[in-house]
Amino acid sequence: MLRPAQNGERYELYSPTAMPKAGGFLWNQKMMIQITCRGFATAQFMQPEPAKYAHAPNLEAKTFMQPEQNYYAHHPGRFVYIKDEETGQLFSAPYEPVRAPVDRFVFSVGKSDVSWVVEHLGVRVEMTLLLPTHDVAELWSIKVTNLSNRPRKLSVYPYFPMGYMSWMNQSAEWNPDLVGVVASSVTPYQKATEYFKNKYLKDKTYFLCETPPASWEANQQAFEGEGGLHDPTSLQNPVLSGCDARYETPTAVVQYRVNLQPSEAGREYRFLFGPAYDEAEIRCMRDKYLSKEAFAQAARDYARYIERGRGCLRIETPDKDLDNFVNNWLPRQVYYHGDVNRLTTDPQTRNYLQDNMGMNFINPEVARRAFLTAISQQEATGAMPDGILLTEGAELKYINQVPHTDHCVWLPVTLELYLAETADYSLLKEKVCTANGDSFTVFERFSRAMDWLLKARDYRGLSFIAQGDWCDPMNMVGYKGKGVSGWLTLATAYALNIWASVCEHEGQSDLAAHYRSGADECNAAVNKHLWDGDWYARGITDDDVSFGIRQDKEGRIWLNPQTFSLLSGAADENKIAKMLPQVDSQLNTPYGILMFAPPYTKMREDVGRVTQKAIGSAENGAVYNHAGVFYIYSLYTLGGQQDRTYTLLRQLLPGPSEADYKQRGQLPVYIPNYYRGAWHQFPRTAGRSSQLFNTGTVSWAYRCFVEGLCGLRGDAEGLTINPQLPSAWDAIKVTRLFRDATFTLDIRRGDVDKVAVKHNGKVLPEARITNIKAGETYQLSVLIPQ
Ligand code: CEZ
Repeated sequence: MLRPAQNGERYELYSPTAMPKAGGFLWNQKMMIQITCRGFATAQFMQPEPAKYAHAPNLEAKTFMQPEQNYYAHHPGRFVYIKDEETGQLFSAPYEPVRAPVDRFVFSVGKSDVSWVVEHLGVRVEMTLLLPTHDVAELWSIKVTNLSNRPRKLSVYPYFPMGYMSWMNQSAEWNPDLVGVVASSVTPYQKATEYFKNKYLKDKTYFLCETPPASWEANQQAFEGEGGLHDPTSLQNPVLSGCDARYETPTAVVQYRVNLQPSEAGREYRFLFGPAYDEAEIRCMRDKYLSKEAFAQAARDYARYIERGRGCLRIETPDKDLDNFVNNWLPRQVYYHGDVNRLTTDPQTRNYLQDNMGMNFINPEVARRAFLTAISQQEATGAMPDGILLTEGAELKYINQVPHTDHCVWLPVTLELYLAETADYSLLKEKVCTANGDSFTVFERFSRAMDWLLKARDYRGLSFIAQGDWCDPMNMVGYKGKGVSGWLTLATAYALNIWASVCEHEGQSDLAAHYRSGADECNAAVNKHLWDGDWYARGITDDDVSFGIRQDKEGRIWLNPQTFSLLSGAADENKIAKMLPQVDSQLNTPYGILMFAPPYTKMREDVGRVTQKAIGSAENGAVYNHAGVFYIYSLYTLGGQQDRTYTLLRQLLPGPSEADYKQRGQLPVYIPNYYRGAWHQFPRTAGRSSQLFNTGTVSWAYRCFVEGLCGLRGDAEGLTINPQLPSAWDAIKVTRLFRDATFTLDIRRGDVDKVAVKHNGKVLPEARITNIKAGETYQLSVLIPQ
């Protein structure tokens, strides 16, 4: 059904029906496209707010990227119809809209392109999608080959629907000079002020052909006729009718008539699809990209761009699928997050900081700049805003208009990795001014953020939650101003402890003591008010009701408080011994660990809209991978949990069994934000992927592989080596880039009672390398206990 190819650099899926929503995604700094094996596509570009150039056929709501998107016959996509002119038979590639049962199907997702091979009726269709590195456009090539031993007369019809572009104004026509269909629209608006904002939007969509076609259609209705998408009426005629769209739904269909000798490969057709402001811009794009050489150049440039995100870790373990993922796909997804910030102009502060945390493994300079950008938007009180504005004129939108109280926590938590990777403590000395006129160093600003966290607590010492913490939709625990979050109190303690260590390093021992005692207070308050006997409660509502406790029938045990009690040091050995078995028995599923259980079945008005989400979806008790990976990370810091951590890390990925792939419905080329939970209630849907590749999971997952599994953790002076291999593994090989030096490690079990590292034939006094020289390669043999 599916297999890695080219050493794991690609994944190939051999069925269009086994995992119908499985897809891949490509992006650059201005756009992204997610495309399924069957040809459905969702594309967005930034101008600077996200916009579309191919729309649904009806009025669409504007929203942020959503999980579990549904596809339907008229969903935007990129397709090619093939008609046998002698028999009249029809099929489409890759699969939609005709859905003919094709003879051979290969959907091949690469790191920098997506391609298909589809065979039916003795004809092979090859399709490839590329993106340019700096422009917004799709570069498509389509090639048709005669596989039969008789001459063939075929019509080839690329079909690129543009959908319902605007209720104010939309049209499309053939443009003979540009050799393509150009659709025009006006982004709908009502306020005069918006006119000036919209004036320069790219309201045209073009579909350009390198080779002039025999005929064309620019009107969706004229194309489909009474036959519909399965059997469009216009394809029954010898040529397309050349109908334009006048305040009618635009589309782009063109026809090539090809005669092929037995086994003859036809010509390769190239197309350009994208948005533009005017015809001059379209002309420019045509000149720049629409040729064989330009496509080849664009492919090389784009591959180089993606290659810059290859990360700092290569592993060779007994688990080859895991190797493929860690060596190829995980850093790519980390890079996507850090390089384009999920294509928003106002990323949530916690997302912005965690996504940039991952950049420490790819390009720490980017992470450094992100800290400066984020902290320059700190409020006068020391609080951090809900979102970080990245472009001039950007505004806080959607969830960023709802007050959440956890944003300050992520400052030290993500800084810790920046310092571990770079030892660049000079960042702390940078002076940063904000729009409210104050000026402090980064160090002072972080301290102010920590002071704010200490202040934002109630009489018991527990952190106020307002309308949410890390859990976005937990909006009614504290909306009256009294409710508190157990998780946030623990996360505050964790952040304060990290910050105290930084203060220590900076010679500020008074401050260090101050923040350490703050952390102790938080931990003590949680132990006093929220320990429920076998695990920690999630919080206490406005009306003083604890939740996430034994008596709760729904939402009885939440993962995050348990996780952060390990990270913050709140849980002592005794509590850990009680808690871990509860987490195992109540939260484990074959698809990963649940964010909480059991899921809510109805609104709980003192918890909020999280309880209204579909049972087992998203935050309502799914395998929410971000929460899962926090737990994995916390187990690595605890130590001695090698088998638990390996199992859980492995479950972040679909596969490797065919049954698991089918159930999750996703290729192992990214980690989705969740897999469905409700494993007991709804086994039919449990494990199903959200197909959403935007997730805070990935920077932590990479951190787990680097610092946890491989045990290669940086500090102010060097690199510590403490691999945590699952018991079934005897040996692994690792290459790690660190501070411009290369470390190659041969790690195996040996007759030692603690990790022993040999360098240049000598066993080092401790499992740590200091005085690291840039440019050097360190070959290390590492023995770990049996
Ligand atoms: O959003 C994510 C947030 O981007 O949910 C996480 C949170 O920590 C991230 O910052 C957990 O709540 O209902 C909602 O608003 C949802 O919470 C979503 O927006 C959710 C999406 O899955 C986006 O990726």
